Amino acid sequence: MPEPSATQIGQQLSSKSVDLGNSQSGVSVDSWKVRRVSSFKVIVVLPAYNEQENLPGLLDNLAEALGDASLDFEIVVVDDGSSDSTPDILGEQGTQLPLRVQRHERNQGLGATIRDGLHFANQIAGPKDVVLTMDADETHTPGLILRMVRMIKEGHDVVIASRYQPGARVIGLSWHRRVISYVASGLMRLLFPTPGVRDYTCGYRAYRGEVLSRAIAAYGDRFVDQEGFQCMVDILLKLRQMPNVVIGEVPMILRYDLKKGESKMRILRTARKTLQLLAKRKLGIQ
Ligand SMILES: Nc1nc2c(ncn2[C@@H]2O[C@H](COP(=O)(O)OP(=O)(O)O)[C@@H](O)[C@H]2O)c(=O)[nH]1
Ligand SMILES: [Mg+2]
Repeated sequence: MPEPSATQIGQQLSSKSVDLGNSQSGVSVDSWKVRRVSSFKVIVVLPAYNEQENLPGLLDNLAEALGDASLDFEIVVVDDGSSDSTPDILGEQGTQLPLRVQRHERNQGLGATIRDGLHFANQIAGPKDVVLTMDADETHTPGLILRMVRMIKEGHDVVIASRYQPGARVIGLSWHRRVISYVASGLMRLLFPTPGVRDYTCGYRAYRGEVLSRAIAAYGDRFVDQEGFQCMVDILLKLRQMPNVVIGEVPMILRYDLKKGESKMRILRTARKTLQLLAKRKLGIQ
């Protein structure tokens, strides 16, 4: 007989009625307002452009991490006009996972992809749900989601997986990319100091459903209006202007050594666009 999965075990355990010593009163926990599954859903948004090598492993690891924790989840993949077998992989996996796929007919860049992913997630998310974004390249480990969700439930509205908190590690990233990221972090902390934030650019983040919805209502289509990789810092600059948005970070182990294929970030272009954006925002230009 095949062994039950961790999810099945979790469901069996949580469906048992627990006797809390009230049997004399004839009240079983079953008749109380006890939830057997989580009271919220985790919606994971994955921007994907030609990620045929990384997607199968990432989707397996995501399902394992979220299933082990008995979390209710959905995965939203925005396929940004991939020309490899990303669409086929998503078609196959869609029969086995709670997966929703949005497809751009042609490649539009990370900004448009994150925008469409977040807007779609916002449509299906309730206020208590947690919406996450992460790279589809296996460098962001799904195990960290549990801690990020925990932090949202502890009172944060946005949680960033950070390379700059004690305990963080960066494995396999070239030294020049590390230097650029480090300088970028220092510059942003100087120009836009934000309590709790050191990593402004990382794509691995969690948002409270209620706050995402509030941000989209406040900014509309402008919430994500940067085309390229600079969209991540821009989203944060917008969130930090909203009242009562608590942002926190959790240390991340960035496993760049697990990435298959080349980075799709064009470093010089991203650096130039990011500097232009920071200058504009500092001058108060929207
Ligand atoms: N939609 C879209 N996503 C992209 C594009 N380029 C990269 N991505 C995705 O954005 C994420 C970050 O890209 P990645 O190559 O991992 O950049 P790096 O981690 O900074 O080296 C990955 O999930 C990519 O699939 C693009 O042109 N369009
Ligand atoms: Mg990446």
